[in-house]
Amino acid sequence: MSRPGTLLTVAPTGAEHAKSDVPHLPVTLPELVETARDCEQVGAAMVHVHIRDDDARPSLDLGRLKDTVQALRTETNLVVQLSTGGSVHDPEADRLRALDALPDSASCTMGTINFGDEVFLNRWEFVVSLHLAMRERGIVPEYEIFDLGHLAALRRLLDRHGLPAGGRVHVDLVMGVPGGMPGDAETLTAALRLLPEGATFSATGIGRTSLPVMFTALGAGGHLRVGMEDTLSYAQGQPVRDNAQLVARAAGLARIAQRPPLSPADARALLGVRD
Ligand code: KMH
Ligand code: ZN
Repeated sequence: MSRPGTLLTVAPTGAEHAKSDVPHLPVTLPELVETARDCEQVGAAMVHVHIRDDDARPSLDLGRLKDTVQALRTETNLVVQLSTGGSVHDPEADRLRALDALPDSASCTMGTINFGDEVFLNRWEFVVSLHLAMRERGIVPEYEIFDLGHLAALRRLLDRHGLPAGGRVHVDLVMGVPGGMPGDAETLTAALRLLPEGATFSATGIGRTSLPVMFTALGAGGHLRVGMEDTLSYAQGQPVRDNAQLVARAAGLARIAQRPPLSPADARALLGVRD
């Protein structure tokens, strides 16, 4: 039996790190496009995008989001996924409006969690609005799972409101956030038992949980998300050089696991994203 390849997603920026603390964090559109191109070269098939304003602060400005989607489509072949999570300070209306930039895919977080010292608020009604608005626009969701209960919420969402655009269900297990589920093999295995039937999954481990989560996900047939949104350390005492360094390592591990990186075209087929 042939083993399916590995979808590699890069999350290059996020909303949490300050440019002043991490000068090589890609925050401008040219920096983002350059990073995306480099990451595609070494095996990424999807990019999970957060943008920043002129002062490098997190932004959900619709004009900028549209320019970003267009630039990434012109300059790369990657599946373009916009964050609707934004930063913990973003209002729901701005997060929902991000969908008007019409990306291929968008994140949809399945519940509220403590997020370090903050709260990442995702009310049930808001989650339903995101799910329905994405389906209306033909945007394929990636359901972000920060805690095991979020998988129960996902099953409830699909039972009550049906399948998303594209007809597939893909989740991303975001593990190791302080306040969310731990990033370890036992928790990842427990999460798999709660996945909706037929769903595919990616996993990412925040900070030092990056490697244990990557090894466990690969062994369990899952896909991988890596990037500077999630970890700034390549190894103990060794800061990340750039996003492509993290993608290249993940691609190497995927090849060792005999599940080489999927091309963007194969990723579209896996996720149900239209060409
Ligand atoms: N920045 C976090 C509060 C997402 O992109 O959808 C939320 C987040 C999840 O990063
Ligand atoms: Zn994100």
